[in-house]
Amino acid sequence: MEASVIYEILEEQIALVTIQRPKALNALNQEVMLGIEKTISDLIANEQVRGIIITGSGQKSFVAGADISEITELAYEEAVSFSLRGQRIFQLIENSPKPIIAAINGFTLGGGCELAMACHLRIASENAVFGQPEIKLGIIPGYGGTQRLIRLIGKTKATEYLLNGENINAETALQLGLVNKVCLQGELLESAKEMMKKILQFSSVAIANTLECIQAYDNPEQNGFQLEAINFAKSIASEDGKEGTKAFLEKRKPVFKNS
Ligand code: CO8
Repeated sequence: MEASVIYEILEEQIALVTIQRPKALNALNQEVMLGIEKTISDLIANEQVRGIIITGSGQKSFVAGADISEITELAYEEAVSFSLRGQRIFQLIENSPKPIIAAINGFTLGGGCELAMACHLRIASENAVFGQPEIKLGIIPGYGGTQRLIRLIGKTKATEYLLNGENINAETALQLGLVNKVCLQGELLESAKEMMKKILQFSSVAIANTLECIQAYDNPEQNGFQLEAINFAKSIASEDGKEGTKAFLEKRKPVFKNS
């Protein structure tokens, strides 16, 4: 049986992760969730990889949500642990020191929207449809959606969409700040790679230090300003920090070694 989460390494140390469960519009069953966890953990540890793009198989869907057939009969305790385990998997994505871009190609609903929001950046094709429709099912998001939607689009609009369950088209998602860019469906992967390559021209040390500070903004247990001072010191002490600043002073292009 073919794995429901696969990856390949593309040019310039970019990994492309594809969720492929097309019969259910790539809905997140437990097999897919474990596949995401293993794949992302492996790619974070893989020294050949510097950036990760996540997409859904087919033209119709990124991920159409958690698999509804798996959650309908959950008992209370099971539901808590299902939700917490999913949240941990998405935190793994959010806390990755390597940049992760969601390349969004169609329905991105419920758990799919939660997955996309856990990625650092989001690029959507024109046909992308976002939303947290859980309220229509008599439930609520369980993989971080109530928190991350507010963080990305603000409490006013997030409250509206969490309570009315309405779909958000790609253009509105761009206006709301839910996605970074909208492109033609046929250009989605190229656009995501281009976005990633722009980032990867810089030092992996500086990228990881920046991502860690960005994550601290939403974490009440961390003082983001304190962490910024520490990570600034780490980056200025790094080989790449020395190289980048010296190159500027010597009026030449820096050669980063990602160390
Ligand atoms: N779960 C399971 N199966 C799904 C899902 C899903 N989320 N979405 C689609 N499918 C299946 C359909 O059942 C259908 O299967 P079959 O062919 O066997 O009947 C197949 O995919 C194709 O779907 P449709 O025929 O419905 O395709 P349409 O083009 O008519 O419609 C839609 C596409 C609009 C995307 C429609 O499929 C839909 O509304 N899907 C459900 C969207 C949704 O409500 N998502 C939220 C799910 S709940 C959730 O994500 C909670 C997250 C937190 C979980 C926490 C766990 C504790």
